[in-house]
This record gives sequence, structure tokens and C-alpha cells, in this order.
Amino acid sequence: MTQIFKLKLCIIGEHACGKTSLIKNFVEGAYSKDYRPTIGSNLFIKKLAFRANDGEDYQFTITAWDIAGQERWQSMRHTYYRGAQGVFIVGDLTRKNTFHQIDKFWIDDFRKNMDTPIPIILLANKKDLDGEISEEHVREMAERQKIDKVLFTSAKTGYHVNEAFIAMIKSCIGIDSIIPIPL
Ligand code: G3D
Ligand code: MG
Repeated sequence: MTQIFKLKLCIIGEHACGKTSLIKNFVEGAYSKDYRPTIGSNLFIKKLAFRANDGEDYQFTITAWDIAGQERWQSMRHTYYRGAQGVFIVGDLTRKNTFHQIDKFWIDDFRKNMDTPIPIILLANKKDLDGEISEEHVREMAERQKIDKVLFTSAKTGYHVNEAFIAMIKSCIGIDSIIPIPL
């Protein structure tokens, strides 16, 4: 039997960390839809299928909500959060301040607007470039903030991009042993 799920994911963080690039990298080459409604967000859609250890199949329709423009000042920001089942918070390894803002602003901003805790995955992006912040510092902050998982990614090379979305799906459904299968 196939279990069908819809997953709403949000992707947040400072401007120019690579949020849009990460989502585009993930949906490229598969069915996706990208449109720009007037509220200043992009909505990306991708379908994926997995088989679990016990032979059960899962089909996901992922909608990834990408905040556009001056992210932090967007008055509509909190409406994106509504109903989210998982969130990616993105920092730019070449700009230390983007992680400082995650620590001081984004995690709180998200958590205080959610009724129930949902998986939070930190993406330390632009791994292909020389960084301004060490992996150790990123991990220390993530641990202190009780973030579920940290991945070092590159939207440019695709490094750990699929892994990030698969990790998110596993966290959302609470099943660790799933393998991708054709739709
Ligand atoms: P945002 O959606 O968080 O605002 P974007 O960020 O996806 O628009 O990316 C901002 C800029 O960073 C873009 O460059 C983009 O190409 C670049 N970028 C994103 N991810 C990576 C990465 O992993 N590695 C490198 N080297 N660059 C990345 P431009 O020049 O188009 O503004
Ligand atoms: Mg963007």
C-alpha cells in the first residue's frame, strides 16, 4: 500500500544565503512549479516516493515556501510559517553574521510562532567557498539551540542538497530507513 503525504516546508534566513538556490537545485529536473504570487514568496512543488524497510511505500508532495525580498522585514513572514511541518534555516558560511542572526533572530522568530514543535534543520550553505565561520562554531550554535540536524551544503555544486530534503522527510515522518524509488 502507498501512503500519501503532503509536506509544507519553509526555508528561512537572511537575504542572499542561498535559500532560493537550494530549493531550485533540489527541484531541478523533476516536476516542479514556480510562481510568484503578490505576497512576496515563491512556492516550489516536488513529488517524491520512498520505500521503507517494511516494504511500505510513501509518496510525498513537498511544497517548499521560499521567502523573497527583504526577508526579515516582511510583514507576511508569519503567515508562511502557518501549518509548516518542517523548516530549513539557512546561513551563509562566507558571512558569519548570517549565523549570528539565526542565533539571535530566526530560531526564536520561528519557534514563537509555532503551536507545536516541528523539525528544524540548519543548512550551512556555500560550502564550496572559503568560510568565515568554522564548522565547529556552527555545530556549537545548533546544539545550544537544540536544532535537530545540521548539514553543510552547496547549492552551487549540489553538495548535500538532496540529503537535506531526505533528512527533513525522515524527521517529519519519524522513519529513518527509507530509500528513494521512482514515482
Ligand atoms: P536567497 O534566496 O537566500 O536570497 P539566493 O539567496 O539563492 O538568491 O543566492 C544568493 C547568491 O548566492 C546568488 O548569487 C547565488 O548564486 C549565490 N549562491 C547561493 N548558494 C550558493 C552556494 O552554495 N555557493 C556559491 N558559491 N554561491 C551560492 P548572485 O550572484 O546571483 O546574487
Ligand atoms: Mg531568495
